[in-house]
Amino acid sequence: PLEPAFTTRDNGKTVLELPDSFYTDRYKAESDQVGNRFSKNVDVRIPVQELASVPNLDFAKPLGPKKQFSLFNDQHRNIASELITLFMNAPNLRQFVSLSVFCKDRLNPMLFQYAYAVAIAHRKDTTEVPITNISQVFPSNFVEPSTLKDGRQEGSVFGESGDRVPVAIPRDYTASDIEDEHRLAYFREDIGVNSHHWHWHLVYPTTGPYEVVNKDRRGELFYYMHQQILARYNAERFCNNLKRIQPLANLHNEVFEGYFPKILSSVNNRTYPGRASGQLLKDVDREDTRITIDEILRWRNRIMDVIDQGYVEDTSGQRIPLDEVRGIDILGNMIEASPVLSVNMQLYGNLHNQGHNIISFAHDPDGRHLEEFGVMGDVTTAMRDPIFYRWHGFINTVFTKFKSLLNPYNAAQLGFEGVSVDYIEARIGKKGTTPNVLATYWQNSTVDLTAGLDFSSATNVLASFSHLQNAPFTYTFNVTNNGAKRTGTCRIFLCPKVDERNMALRLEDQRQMAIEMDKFTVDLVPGVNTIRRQSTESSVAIPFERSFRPVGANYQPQAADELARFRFCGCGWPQHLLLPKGTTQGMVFDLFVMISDYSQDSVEQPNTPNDACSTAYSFCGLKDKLYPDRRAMGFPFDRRLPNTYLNEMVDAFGNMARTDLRIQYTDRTIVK
Ligand code: CUO
Repeated sequence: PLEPAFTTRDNGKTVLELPDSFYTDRYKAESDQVGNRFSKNVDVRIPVQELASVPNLDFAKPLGPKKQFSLFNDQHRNIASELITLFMNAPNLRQFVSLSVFCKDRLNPMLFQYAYAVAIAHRKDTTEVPITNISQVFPSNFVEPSTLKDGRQEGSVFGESGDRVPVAIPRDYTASDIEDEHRLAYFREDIGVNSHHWHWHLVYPTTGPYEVVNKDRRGELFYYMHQQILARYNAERFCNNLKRIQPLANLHNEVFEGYFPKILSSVNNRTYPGRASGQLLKDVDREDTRITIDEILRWRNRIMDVIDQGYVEDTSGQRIPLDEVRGIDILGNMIEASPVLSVNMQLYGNLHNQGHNIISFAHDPDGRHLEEFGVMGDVTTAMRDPIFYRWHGFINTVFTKFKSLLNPYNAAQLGFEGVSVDYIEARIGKKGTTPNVLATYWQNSTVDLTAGLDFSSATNVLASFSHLQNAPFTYTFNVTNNGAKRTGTCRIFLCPKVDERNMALRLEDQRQMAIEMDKFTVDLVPGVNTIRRQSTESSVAIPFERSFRPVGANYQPQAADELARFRFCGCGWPQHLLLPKGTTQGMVFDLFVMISDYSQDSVEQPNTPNDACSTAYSFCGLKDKLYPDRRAMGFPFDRRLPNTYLNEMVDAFGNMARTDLRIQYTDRTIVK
């Protein structure tokens, strides 16, 4: 088996022993020296095999080692696709190791890390190999740069002595309070949020071998996962007294929101460029990116037209209907767009990705200043920028148009005859607390940055940062089953009740802002059933420890199952942001619970145990399995509903219930 440290830098415990042929020309003469430097105090030596055939890496040349790598860039995606194919085709594990080691110093580091992680996630023989969290491999993409300087200093001066302390990552460094959008910086710049986004795109690449790209309902999940990010961001905006997201519908208007990220690129140590407030978007005409605003608008119009028509045309002119089962999936793959899965890239274009590009180059559209793209050009950083939510808000309006043309859900789809949800509550702790009052606060946590700091000392470099946190809570539902034993799916959502003007939201608006909190299967015996569920079990989130698991120095998995727990775990909304922040006075939401009829939900799955890390299945699916819910993602809120207000719908259907739920925010920090 591979040591986890293999995926990171040498940590003083494990070392790879390279054949001389692996050293690049620059280091060949010094191979003894280099080998010695990393071979002190080593416990485990892993000999690396010679390569059966040395790959020709010329295809990657256009993406030099110091260029920024973007998954939205066609040229970069083609290069990544070729590299993923190379990694996937390595004949066995030892050769895959050799190939990875050989490629690592010869390729752009971000490109390497992406393709390597995609291969680890998809090869059959690497299921036991953990993927290092991206925030630990490339910390400079995630944390304020002075932290890294302090961290190196702390690591080299204090070594293993007890005087070494975690360096503090400042919480508030990208803007002042003059900028209203800065109120949401804690959400946009959260390490867990950004690493989730990277890992999602890693699990669902747009290019590469067909069997890697083609996953069950992939296009629909692209729509749904990003739609849920927007719903969460909207709720967070209301908590911070900001208006809902304004979709970026007009690309000729000034972009009001500026953003100056102040983080460093991991490949060239320059800061990511900023964007001044009021920037106009321009046609991009650069060596490796050419895109005009007109082209984007043309694709948008074509896509809007086919939604009205009800079918798309593939490259041979065949009509494929956009029906209620497959339509959203076809549109997702076509709009994102995946060259492997889009029905017709020539006709429907590359709408979402090219939007990222046009926004990310607004500061230097023709490259005259030799500036690279801004944070919107990179999936590790895009969610930091307020414009991300406006661009995805626009993309979401296209999907929403499609959904709005489907019939509203009817009673047969929504109801569950004989099942009634009589009581629901969410409560912190077990007893003695007030039901339906939940709490948020700040927490100070530590993350290990060692893996990302090349040539630093062999000791851990820890950084502490504060992030929003919620007190864990328990749901309790009383459900009466007036029939025989049967199964249902419990669906829990949180919905804002009022809009930015404090006006009650109608169901049609509310459903589009509904946040999925959890979804799980329940067995109902005849009579009264009490269902209990912990907030930490949520099907959308992964715990803090998984976002920031220790894989740096001194990480030794205790047992195979512990290793398995950490595997493939980067995808999932961070548990610490499961709840919106709320307000100091307490912000009231609708807690909505529905038990749907499992006979309409169930999916025939391969009869194998779920991957140990497939816990955030609502957002990330199940590894090597079908999406575990036959209903449309977001059901029942993805389509129009028969009632005007949520209360009316809940009254009409016994298998639904709602209650007011108050989220109380306290401005205090707990140190973990
Ligand atoms: Cu995830 Cu636009 O798709 O960033």
